[in-house]
Amino acid sequence: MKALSHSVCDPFARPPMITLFSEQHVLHAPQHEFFRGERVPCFESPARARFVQQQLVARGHLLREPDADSRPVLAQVHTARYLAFLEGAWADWLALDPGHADRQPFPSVWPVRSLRADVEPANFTARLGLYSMDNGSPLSAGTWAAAKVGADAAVSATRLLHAGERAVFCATRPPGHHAGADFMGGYCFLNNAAVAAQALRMQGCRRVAALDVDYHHGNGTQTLFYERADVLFVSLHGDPRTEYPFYLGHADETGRGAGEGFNLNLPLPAGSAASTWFEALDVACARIARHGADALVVSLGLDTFAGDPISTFALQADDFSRLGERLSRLGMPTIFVLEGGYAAAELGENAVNVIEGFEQAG
Ligand code: OKP
Ligand code: ZN
Repeated sequence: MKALSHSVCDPFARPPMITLFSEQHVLHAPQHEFFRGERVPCFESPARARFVQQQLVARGHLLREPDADSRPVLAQVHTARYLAFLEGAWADWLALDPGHADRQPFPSVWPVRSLRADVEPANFTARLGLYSMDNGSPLSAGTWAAAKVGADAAVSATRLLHAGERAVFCATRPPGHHAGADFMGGYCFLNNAAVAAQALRMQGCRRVAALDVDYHHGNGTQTLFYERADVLFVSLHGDPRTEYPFYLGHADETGRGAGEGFNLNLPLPAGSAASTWFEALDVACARIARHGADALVVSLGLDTFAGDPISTFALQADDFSRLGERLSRLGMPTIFVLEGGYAAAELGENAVNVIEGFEQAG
């Protein structure tokens, strides 16, 4: 590993890619989640942000605070009632009982088929079920602050692209790609990749491509753009027949209405080798090149790593450099948004390998 990503002696060297990072990302700090009938420490931890931050600083990258307010874009990605619930959820939880400060709320009832989702219940736990796809997205006191600054980073990144940056990395947590218009899920609350794509559209980009390389299918991002031709969604992920999120991400999901043909899922069997993954990446890149987009948003999940504790792909640290190089060859203004990756101690190296692979290729 090099101390600096660019030579300080080369007057023509491009400065390192700007990374957006906030101290608020560690404020989302739930204690546990459920795993096979037991409470276990959360895989999606504040330490993940620290490992990425440390590695960026160690390798000479510039970190900046997000400086945009994402609210106007959030209002076009998520519903008003979901945003209101999420922002007030912790206060509502404490209002039930001040002793809840060190306890996590979990949903216990969901409005599945035949039940009504149009009437918002008054009961807190019932509202939590209404706005959740699973019981795996625990809330804490700082959840809104951490998620909101992630969406702010996504919008800030779009402004930096318009100011001439080739690429920007949003080193954000919690992740976002499972969050839909009106629900949280899979550790995700606000869909940062969708916010970036929508902000680019609002700023005048005619076509945007969203590529999701997280191990898990980005069901939220897919659904948000499923009936639209302006935002192409392409994802490579573990086959949902066996992998989370189970109920979306199949190859026959190709878009609907005006969006028909603008959704491409490339599910791969659990346990797939890195060579299989890179073949699928080439298919994804070919589809993106054909879209002719003005900008690319990458949902950068690093849980495809061989050492990931909840995933089954086999990428190694140097494969992440290769991923960055491959994406750089698309030649597009690019926003990277951090999603999953639960081998926390290796997350920083793997993320920065993508960033430096991208920089060095182009
Ligand atoms: C979020 B992202 C372990 C259950 C796993 C779902 C995985 C969410 C992954 N207790 N929960 O796509 O990396
Ligand atoms: Zn994931």
